Amino acid sequence: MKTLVTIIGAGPAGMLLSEILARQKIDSIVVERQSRDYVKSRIRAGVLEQTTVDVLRENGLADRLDSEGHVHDGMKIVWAGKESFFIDVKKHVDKQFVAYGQTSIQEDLFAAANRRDARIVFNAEDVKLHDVQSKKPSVSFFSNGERVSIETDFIAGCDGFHGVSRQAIPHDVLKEYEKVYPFGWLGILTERPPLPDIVYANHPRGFALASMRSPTLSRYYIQVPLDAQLVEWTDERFWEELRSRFPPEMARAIVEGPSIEKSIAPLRSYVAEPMSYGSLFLAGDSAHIVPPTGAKGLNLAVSDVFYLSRALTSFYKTGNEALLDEYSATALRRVWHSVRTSWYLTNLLHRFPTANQFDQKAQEYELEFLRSSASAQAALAEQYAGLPLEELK
Ligand code: RFL
Ligand code: PHB
Repeated sequence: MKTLVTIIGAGPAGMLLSEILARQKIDSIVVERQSRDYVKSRIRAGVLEQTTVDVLRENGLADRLDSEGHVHDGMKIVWAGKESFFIDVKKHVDKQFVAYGQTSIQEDLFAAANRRDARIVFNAEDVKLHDVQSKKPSVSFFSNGERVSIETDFIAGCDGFHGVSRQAIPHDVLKEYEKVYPFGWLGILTERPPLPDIVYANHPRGFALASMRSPTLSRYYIQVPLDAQLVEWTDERFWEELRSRFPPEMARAIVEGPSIEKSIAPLRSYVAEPMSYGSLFLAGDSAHIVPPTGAKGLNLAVSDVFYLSRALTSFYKTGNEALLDEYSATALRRVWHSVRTSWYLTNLLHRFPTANQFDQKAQEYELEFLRSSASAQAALAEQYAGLPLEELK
């Protein structure tokens, strides 16, 4: 097989890249380890920055999002025994964000790919990258018992945190930055109306979050210890724990229902630098992971893809490699801002098993400052909304 850009991974990063390239008449093939149904069924992100919505809209991918997505002006923060407060993103930075599930984005991306007869190989086994340092790289994989090879100009590593692409960068070139948090999130999806706002709660029993996917689908999370097991968490236990972490009036407003999905995710901050090597370019979770507290992971995948597609388009239209050379540095500037915001919110809102009384007091006063200071709220609003994409000079 032969193509200009071989994209590894059919998650949001890989499928969005293939869509934008197709609109620029740049041929690509997507190689995915899992089946289409498996990729479609993953329940993950739910909060989209305006920048993300704009990128999707500019590429004809926002019809359903515009009709079904729920627009929000900000989010609430509550902490034990104190008044809740609203971080008004709209007021402070004139931006909104949209609650729309990653599952729906993935469906929209596959539907768009179907319409243009995109080449996507599902169930590709043992995907390997070859000669990435050269101008003639290739990708090979097993499909139906045969090893298939794709000759290509570029490889886009969009294969998530556990993918193979990042490993093709030599150890002495790749610098990794990592922080693993001493807890995870237990998430539940239920077919019941959500609370009207996205609410983040800091409570002595641990963090909790109320979010949504649609007017009839709610998403809730609670902080759990690293060794928590799903089997220990019946729906009844989850609801009781969740309610205990919200103030009484909010706890009463939560509408319980049977879980249609329940999963535990560990929390980690991770950045790999550089995000490119030779003909290989990483985008999305393959290069960086943020704890979900800032709702940034999918948004970063979209901004990486925006910069990468712009660089590839410029190369194929003009032969100029400058934007490809700058891709890693450009993408990383936005990545590190969101990594820092996500780390900050994680520290602010969770109960750390290692925290001493001093740490606890400092956290309470940080929350108190945020509650009472308009400028602190404006600063958080700017970070939560996401920084603008860098325009070309
Ligand atoms: P993905 O989605 O992991 O897709 C990677 C794809 O690559 C495939 N793959 C391979 N293919 C071929 N060969 C291999 N060797 C391969 N190895 C893997 C995989 O099967 C998969 O299909 O990465 P991508 O595209 O970079 O997208 C990133 C986002 O999925 C992720 O950042 C977000 O889900 C993070 N996230 C959130 N982000 C937000 O912006 N807002 C949120 O509200 C938000 N909430 C969340 C989240 C992530 C969560 N979890 C489960 C970690 C909430 C949670 C609970
Ligand atoms: C979600 O709706 O899944 C969600 C919302 C906000 C976050 C993380 C996840 O910070």
